[in-house]
Amino acid sequence: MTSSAEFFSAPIGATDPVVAEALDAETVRQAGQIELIASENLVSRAVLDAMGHIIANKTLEGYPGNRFHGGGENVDTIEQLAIDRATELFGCAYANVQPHSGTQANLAAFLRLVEPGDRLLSLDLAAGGHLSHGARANLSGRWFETHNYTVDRDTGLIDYDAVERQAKEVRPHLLIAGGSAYPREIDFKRMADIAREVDARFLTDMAHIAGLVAGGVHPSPIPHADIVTCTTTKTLRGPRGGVILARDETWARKLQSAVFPGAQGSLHTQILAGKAVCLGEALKPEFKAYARRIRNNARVLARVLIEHGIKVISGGTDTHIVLLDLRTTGINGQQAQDALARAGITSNKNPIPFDSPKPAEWAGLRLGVSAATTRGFMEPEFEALGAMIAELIAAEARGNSASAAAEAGARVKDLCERFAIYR
Ligand code: DSN
Repeated sequence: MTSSAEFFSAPIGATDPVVAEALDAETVRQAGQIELIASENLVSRAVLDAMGHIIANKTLEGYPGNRFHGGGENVDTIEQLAIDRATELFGCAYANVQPHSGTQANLAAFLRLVEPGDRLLSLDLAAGGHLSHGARANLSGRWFETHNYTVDRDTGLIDYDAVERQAKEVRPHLLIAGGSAYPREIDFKRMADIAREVDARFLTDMAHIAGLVAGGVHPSPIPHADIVTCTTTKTLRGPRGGVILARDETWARKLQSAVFPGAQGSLHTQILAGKAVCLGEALKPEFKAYARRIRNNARVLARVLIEHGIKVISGGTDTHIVLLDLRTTGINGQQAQDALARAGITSNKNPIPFDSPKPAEWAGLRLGVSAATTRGFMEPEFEALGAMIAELIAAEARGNSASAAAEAGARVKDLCERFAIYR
């Protein structure tokens, strides 16, 4: 039997080699591939330290200074820091840093903004929306009557006049902006005006672009939306978790009870610590420079791909996302994802506007530059990456992907060695 000293000190490699082996393999995988999944990033050692801390042992419900369990003083300090940092970072009066994910943040917001059976008007999934904005497969799709707006077929951009016309027809109780794959700036003021015109409430889910908003390279929804939700995971470069923000205190009391006990139980205390650290990092001037690099790198990647004959939805990007339209290439999203993976580039198939509902038929590939930008990639690396991706897609279509994968794979290996992570 393990002694208590061993229990508290033995490393995972000694006690659970099977899990340890998978963890080690993941370290190798992350170090040796280029991550282009738009919802991913690489967190700092400080965020990792917070997430791996024994504070994870602490059970707590409630809010700082008003808990249901004893011994919460240190978590109180951390949660209050995270709240203060979030409100300073985003220039708002209210922040709830407890949601376990962006989807849970949205569910808590729904609990206060709408009643079962109410009408939602949100961005269509294929146009870049999100499952938790009323998709049939999600709870929100069962509880509410969902209507979707989409983008213009030719430009790939949200047509705000069309959204306004649809809002007047549908009379939604809640208008939602934001999603997972819309690569362009959203006009939050125009969306708020539309919501006001039809007496709807207005929620913005800025999960993907929170870091760009924090870094000042994307307009903020805070002055315009009743409630803003986001994750700390993506461009914000923090732990996996959600946040709810509001410009003023109108919804504060109701949102507190919507998160706990409305939608969640006890805290993920270690994630709360990671959130406090990442929000502190985002307040530093370096983060503004990081956000600018993300936007510039994404523009470079989009430009190079277009120069190599690949169609990019909306003709470019204002964010970290570059969404490829593969319909003219002869391969679909899954084939492109697989072709890139063979060379050590990780991405995901994605629907493009008006695409098939079947994932196997999706004609899009979503690329995001946040993680590689964290790694240190600048314009020359994204120029090279864009050319490699175009060649891998072309080679897959020609049926000679093996030699292209070998050639690109060697260049990926070289880039990964030059821009090493977690040394
Ligand atoms: N919504 C999923 C994505 O964008 O990949 C997870 O965050």
